[in-house]
Amino acid sequence: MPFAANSQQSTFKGLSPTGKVPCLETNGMLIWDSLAICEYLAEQYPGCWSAEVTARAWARSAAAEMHSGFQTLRSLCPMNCGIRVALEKIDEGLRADVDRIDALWLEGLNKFGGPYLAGKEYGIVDAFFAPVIFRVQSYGLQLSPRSQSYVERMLSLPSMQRWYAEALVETWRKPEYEQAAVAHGKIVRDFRV
Ligand SMILES: N[C@@H](CCC(=O)N[C@@H](CS)C(=O)NCC(=O)O)C(=O)O
Repeated sequence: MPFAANSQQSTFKGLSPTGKVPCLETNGMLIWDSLAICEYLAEQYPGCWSAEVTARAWARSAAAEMHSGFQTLRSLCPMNCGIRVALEKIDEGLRADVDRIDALWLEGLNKFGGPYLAGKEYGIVDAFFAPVIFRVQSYGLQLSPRSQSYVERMLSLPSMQRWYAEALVETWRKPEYEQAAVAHGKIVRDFRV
């Protein structure tokens, strides 16, 4: 089901209590909000969070920071997998968000040894940053070499490739998101159908 053209009239009202996605319906329960869904999944499947207490605490902190923060990045660089945007200038707030993400990723990769943020296994914390991975690609955001390798690793995952391929063939457009994508730059390539 596509998003409504205008976010005030969400098409998901009636399906999701907030009118927003994701919203999971399972075993007679409705679980809305990405973090609550991830916690539910972690109760069903071991390994979603790291088994090691320090890595788990770090991963939870980083995922929570992503869940509630980075508003400038979200508004100046809305997720749009299929386009490449040349930003006119790197706004101070955007630079601060990107620098913080870079520092956070470096901390995780250095502390827990990679190749994922909290160690050897892909987990919820990596999933939380997946939309940022696509934003880095779409808006050419500059990161340190180690964080950039993490971006490449994430982009090569079959799940990310499938997400990307499906995004490219999506024909439906939300005008609000299209306008936001070019509010601070111009589209230099468009790989969408
Ligand atoms: N805090 C919520 C945020 C959910 C959210 O903002 N979802 C957006 C898409 S990313 C949405 O459904 N927007 C409805 C719309 O644009 O019509 C979560 O993490 O699940």
